[in-house]
Amino acid sequence: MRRKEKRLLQFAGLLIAALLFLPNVGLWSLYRDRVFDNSPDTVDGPGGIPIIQGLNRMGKDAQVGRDGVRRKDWHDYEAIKRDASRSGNGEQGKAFPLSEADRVDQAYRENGFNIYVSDRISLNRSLPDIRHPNCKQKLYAERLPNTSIIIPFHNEGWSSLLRTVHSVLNRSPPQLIAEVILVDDYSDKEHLKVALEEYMVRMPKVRILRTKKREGLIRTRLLGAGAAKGEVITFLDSHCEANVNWLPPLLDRIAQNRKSIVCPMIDVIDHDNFGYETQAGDAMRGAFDWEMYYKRIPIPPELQKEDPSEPFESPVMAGGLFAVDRKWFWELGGYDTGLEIWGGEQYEISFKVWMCGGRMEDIPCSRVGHIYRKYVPYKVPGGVSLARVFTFGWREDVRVGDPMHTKKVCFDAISHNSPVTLYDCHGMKGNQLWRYRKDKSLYHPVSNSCIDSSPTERRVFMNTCDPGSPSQQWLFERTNATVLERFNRGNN
Ligand code: UD2
Ligand code: MN
Repeated sequence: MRRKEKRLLQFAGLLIAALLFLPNVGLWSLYRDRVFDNSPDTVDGPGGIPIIQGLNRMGKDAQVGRDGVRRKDWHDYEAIKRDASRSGNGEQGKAFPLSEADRVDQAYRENGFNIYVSDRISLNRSLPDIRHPNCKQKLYAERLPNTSIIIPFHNEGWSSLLRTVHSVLNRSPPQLIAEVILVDDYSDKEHLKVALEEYMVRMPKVRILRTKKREGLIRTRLLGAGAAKGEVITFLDSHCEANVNWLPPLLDRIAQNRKSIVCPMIDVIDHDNFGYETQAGDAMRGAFDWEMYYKRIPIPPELQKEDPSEPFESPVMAGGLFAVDRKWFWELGGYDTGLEIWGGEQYEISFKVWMCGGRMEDIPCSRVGHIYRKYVPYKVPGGVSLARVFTFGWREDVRVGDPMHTKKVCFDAISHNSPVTLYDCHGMKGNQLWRYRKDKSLYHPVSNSCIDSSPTERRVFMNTCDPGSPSQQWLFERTNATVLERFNRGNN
């Protein structure tokens, strides 16, 4: 009898020990869950984050990384399903079939993109999921910082502005959006006044701030940033569409390193038909040329990631779309408040973050569409945008087109009687060097001749300079007499 009892006791003891120490059941598993970062069970999970197999007690979607961070699938499958079932104008990001009546100049005048088309597409339209397929499997920290979304606008179209707001609210986890701050840069369009305020009553997260005079996009963004309460601030332009699961991948990188500034991939919403597509070449690095024009250049093969859906470092951002830890933004000094109207700010913030111990990344799994305008529709007070604040000298070539001088074709002439052609700007002076003269002619030092025009034949060509000839007279807009004179003196 005593022996039997002893056996029973021994058996019970063994059972308890087994329960305590058996892998995946006992205390052992809890212990390993917390501490065994490099246990042999560790494999690479989505996004290259090592996870521990067989220890998942958080449902099929969540996992613990070796850094102890719990990660989950942030996709909103309900919303994805809802989007997939939508059909109609522009749905699934499809191009709207333009009629001749839609193509009129009037459609573009106020925004630089076709507002007639925009007005006929739902504010909640669906977009194609054009992310790299790996993005569908990625997990992000369960605990992410929330963000204020800051959208500066100046005379933005009604439907393009509202579609921006709707897309953000429709495609972001609500708990991650602290607020959406619309900052009006002294617009004079009626629809942006009371009507906008009334509309936004139904969206309690949206606040509207207004500048007291035209400030330009940089100080307008600063006004929003100063009022923001979120842990992160995310800037968007006023004509964007946030795509599926765009926000968690951005916030996750900031949660890992608060000094990271992160940019979504910027997709193209066609300014004519509103079709949604990637930019040419898709993932590229930000760069700039000697005239400080922003450029996208291919990522060199040695820097390409094995998994193209992983974040990659970016030297300079495009400017408009990025997320940054709010406190870090101010530690960096925000933006220089002396920057006027448009441009230059993307270099300032990019240089500062890299030089102050932070980093900047593009995040392929986060995609946001942006309408690249056909032309700049708004007035720039004083006639000049300070986008060129950084230009290194007087413009010595003559470029066609838009007020921002972003076009890259230049007048080019090869001899004293050749036609004047358009050619890629090479910045090497030579055939593309022109002199603006007081007699209103455009002089070409290489051939010692001037541009002449034949209105009847509709062509421009080189000819012997004749200051008295009306066909050699040109109207120079936005020239600075002092700079011009200094330039001409130096080049005589
Ligand atoms: C690009 C950037 C833009 C900004 C700009 C200047 C992207 C997609 N866009 O030009 O965000 O960085 O380069 O470097 O990266 N706005 C005002 N007040 C103004 C003028 C503009 O509030 O006086 C607003 C405007 O409504 C828009 C934003 O500022 O929301 C950017 O202006 P844009 O769309 O004309 O600039 P964009 O996209 O050509
Ligand atoms: Mn824009």
